[in-house]
Amino acid sequence: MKIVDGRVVVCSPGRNFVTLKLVTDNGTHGLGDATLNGRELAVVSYLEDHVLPLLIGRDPRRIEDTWQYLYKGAYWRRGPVTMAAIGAVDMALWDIQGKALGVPVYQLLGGPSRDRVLVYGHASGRDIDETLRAVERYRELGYQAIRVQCGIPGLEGTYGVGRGDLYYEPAEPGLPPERRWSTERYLDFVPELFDRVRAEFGPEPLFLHDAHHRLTPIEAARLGKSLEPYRLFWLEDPVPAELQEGFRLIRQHTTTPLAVGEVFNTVYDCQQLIHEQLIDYIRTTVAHAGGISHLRKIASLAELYQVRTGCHGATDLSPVCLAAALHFDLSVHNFGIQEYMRHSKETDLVFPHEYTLEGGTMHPGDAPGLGVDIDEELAAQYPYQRAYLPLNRKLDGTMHSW
Ligand code: CS2
Ligand code: MG
Repeated sequence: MKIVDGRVVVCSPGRNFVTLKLVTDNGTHGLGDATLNGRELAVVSYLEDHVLPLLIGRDPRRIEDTWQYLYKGAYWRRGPVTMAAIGAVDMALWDIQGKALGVPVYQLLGGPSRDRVLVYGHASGRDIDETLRAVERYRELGYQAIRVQCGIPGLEGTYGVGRGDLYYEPAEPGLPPERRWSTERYLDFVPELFDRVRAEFGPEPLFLHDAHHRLTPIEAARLGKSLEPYRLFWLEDPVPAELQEGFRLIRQHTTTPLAVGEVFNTVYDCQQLIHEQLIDYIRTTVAHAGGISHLRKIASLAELYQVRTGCHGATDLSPVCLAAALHFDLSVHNFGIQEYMRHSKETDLVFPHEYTLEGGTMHPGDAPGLGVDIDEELAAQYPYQRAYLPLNRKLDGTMHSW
């Protein structure tokens, strides 16, 4: 079996996606998600100009060797662009392998370890009342796990507050919108939010919250401590995670479970966090952490230290990445939870898929390979539109994490 063709499909059915398609000499094709929100075309060039020429003629069944060939062969290692490109190739090769053997990818990963995959939805609102109604909506849809984000009084627009029902897309065409941020207002407000949420919905639902890299370790420690009475499933990205040892300070002060990793690209970004048990969930996902092959290695290290997986699954991860993540989630032993931000209707039409959602759980389906495809004709009707994620500045204008 040989790879005879490869192309990168860029489309924008509601938001930008970059999809790698590899084709073999017997006509089998495999797909990989190479979307890097706000920097999409960098990965397109990395694939088209540097990777695709290396793949033509290679045996697609040599998945591990191709991963090592692209990782070590580049000389320059790690980073979001490189690892998104390698991740897309890896996803496509697992897709081809499953199709060639006539089995769903999860059967190649050791088979199912569970019946279905627990997912969490995203409830948000401009104020607490609106947020409570959004949580209610997800409870009616049967979700057991719900992320709760809310506007902060006195701040115009903040991370995680969607526009409209069920759908949240932070990237906007044109230049990056600038937001203003106040940690003090945020830290004073969030405990009140969860006090109301728990009072309204009781002890049973699993609630999550994303601090989105915006605190210092001691601020995160204060927030984690103040949220302990509300028993969060996890507090996500409390601090910018370049400084892995910074989590020691948070850990000293609070038992609120911590989740981090959606911006990580290799096991080296989280090795210390895992072996010092500074986190409870690792958020790396297939598209940005080197594909299924590397994500399995991260999960194996995490298993040794009782850290569970919690793959990132925002709208900027395409249905191809979600499908691949669900195959991984179904099989990996130390599974925690899967994020599922619903895609737009147009996106679901461009990417027909086998995965299903039922009562807050998902399943990748049993089609050979990943169980997802791309309608290239329909994709062509949604041309790329450069878009950026928002920026954050403190009230005094100092640049901050969004
Ligand atoms: C967020 C994302 O899903 C999450 O937990 O952190 O919405 C993130 O902001 C986007 O994926 C960035 O592209
Ligand atoms: Mg997040």
